[in-house]
Amino acid sequence: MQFSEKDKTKLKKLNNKRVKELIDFTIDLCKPEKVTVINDSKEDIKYVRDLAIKKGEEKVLKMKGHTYHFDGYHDQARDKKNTKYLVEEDLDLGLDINTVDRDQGLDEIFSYLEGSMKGKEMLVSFFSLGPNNSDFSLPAMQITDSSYVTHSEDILYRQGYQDFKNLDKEDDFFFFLHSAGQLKDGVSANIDKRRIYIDLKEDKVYSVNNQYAGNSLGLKKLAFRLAIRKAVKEGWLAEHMFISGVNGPDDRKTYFTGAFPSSCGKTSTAMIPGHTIVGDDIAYLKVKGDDIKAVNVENGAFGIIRDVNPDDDPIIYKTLTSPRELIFSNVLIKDGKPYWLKMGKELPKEGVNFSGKWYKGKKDKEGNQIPAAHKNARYTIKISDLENCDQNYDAKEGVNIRGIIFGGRDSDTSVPVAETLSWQHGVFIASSLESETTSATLDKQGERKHNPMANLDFLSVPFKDYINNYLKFGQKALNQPSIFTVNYFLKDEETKDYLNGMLDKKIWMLWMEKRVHGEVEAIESPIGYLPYYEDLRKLFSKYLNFDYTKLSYVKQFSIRIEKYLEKFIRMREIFDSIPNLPEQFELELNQQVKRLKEARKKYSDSKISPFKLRNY
Ligand code: SPV
Ligand code: MN
Repeated sequence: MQFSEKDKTKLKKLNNKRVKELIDFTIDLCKPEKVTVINDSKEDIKYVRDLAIKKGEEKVLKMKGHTYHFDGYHDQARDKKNTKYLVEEDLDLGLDINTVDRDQGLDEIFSYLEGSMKGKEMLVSFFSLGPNNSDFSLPAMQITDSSYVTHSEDILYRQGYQDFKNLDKEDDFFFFLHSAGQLKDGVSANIDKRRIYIDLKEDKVYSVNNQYAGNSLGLKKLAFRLAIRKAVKEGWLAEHMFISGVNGPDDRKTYFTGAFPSSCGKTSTAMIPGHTIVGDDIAYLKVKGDDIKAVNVENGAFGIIRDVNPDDDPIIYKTLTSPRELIFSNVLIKDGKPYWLKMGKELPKEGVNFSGKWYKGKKDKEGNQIPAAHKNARYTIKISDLENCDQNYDAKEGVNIRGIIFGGRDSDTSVPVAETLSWQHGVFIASSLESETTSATLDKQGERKHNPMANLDFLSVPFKDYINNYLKFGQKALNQPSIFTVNYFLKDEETKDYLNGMLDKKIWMLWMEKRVHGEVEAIESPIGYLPYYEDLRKLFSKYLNFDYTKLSYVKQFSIRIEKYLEKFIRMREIFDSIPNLPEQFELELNQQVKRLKEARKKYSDSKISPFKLRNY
């Protein structure tokens, strides 16, 4: 095995017993041909990128700095089924979260990792989840045999070799071990043996026989799961949230975080024209003094490329079509150029994609048409490559959060925007988040999926503990942020047309911004505070030059009592199955239903116009 003196010296300088033990353990288990240690130097980072190209994990495109990578045909998304928590007898996570007995799980995954790096180069690297030298941040170590994985992490996270030299506690860091396993035509061959096992006891994650970033990059969703548990233990929040700066009147900047299940408008909310972006996927929130502050855990974006076109996403489109370091994954390649679905121009009729050589009409073994590019094809860029990157995106002290937004997708119940009545009510409403499945997913259309805080896939503690922590967290800050809910997908009951335009979300954001500064009053309703018509009309006129009518307002903001009651019956059923939920939470559910029923009685109607509610 090759392990150069130079690389050994890099390790020695860290003088960390746990780091050394983990490397020895991995060498022993995975049996790599060569070990390379990556530090924060430009030279080492370039080495990784060059290696990805040399090994063929990435190929170069015509545009300077651009490369592309393919994951296996059946390795195009997070593998929920084979992602499991290793648990000892006494831990029941509930909510159908996958677990496996710790000893049994370790045996299984070690058997797949055994010899998995034979003939391959093992890369060891160090990162900081969150800004370097920040109170928020967590150190993390990654070992992988995939240079694409390390290259992606070099773009998406802050380098942390220096931070590892000064750890507070030398063994307190997350560890990720990944092997793509045996490769065939450059992709993981044994997809049936793909496993992602999370060891909560030792803050480690093992991942094998896969390449898709959501499965393979330890720093992304695997670290996020460990972080949620740590946050609950220590009294802060690790959330599936973007962070965005809203530009209000007189150059006032107000920061919001937002959590949305996929396909509910998260990226478009984070990228509203005229506002700035701190982060697009994961945030850590802590109470600092009287305030709640947040940092972007990441330093880049692993974004869905489908639908990115010059009209809808001008900033991202420009970034993706100009020279810079950038990895495309699972797009269509033709003559050294990348193509993706709905990019605003005609796609070639043939090329190379995640299925190999591709031509229009090509079918897979099951007889399904293979699209030109995968609908979950992605781009990997640095957040600072975006024109709207916020100037405080890397601030060690984080940014001051004044509002937290939760957005679901439902066609028939929730109003477009509302402020919840209190922190506790907000936590309850966020726990009741649902998204309707669309034709773009494999699930039955129109089915509602419960996804508390858009975090269901990542919960690593029993739900009751997660909620308890949330409830307490808000009480600790004097300047408590307001919790808002949004729904961009409400439809007219008769015509079934969407009741809102794509740009309306900008108005909701600006209303929320004014609201947290106490500049607009609101109507108290059974489900939260609603905007006044006059305030929205002014905002629509000023920012979108649009004449917002009373009729639109009434259709959008009438409370559909029966639908809301149905929603909370669904929630009652779910929450009843979870033992020991906090009393406060139960109370919110009961009061929510009571308020709706009282309003129905008071107005003798199942749908109540906001104009009537003004006197509620
Ligand atoms: C998500 O699915 O929420 C993502 C991409 O951000 S993944 O890396 O797959 O988690
Ligand atoms: Mn995400």
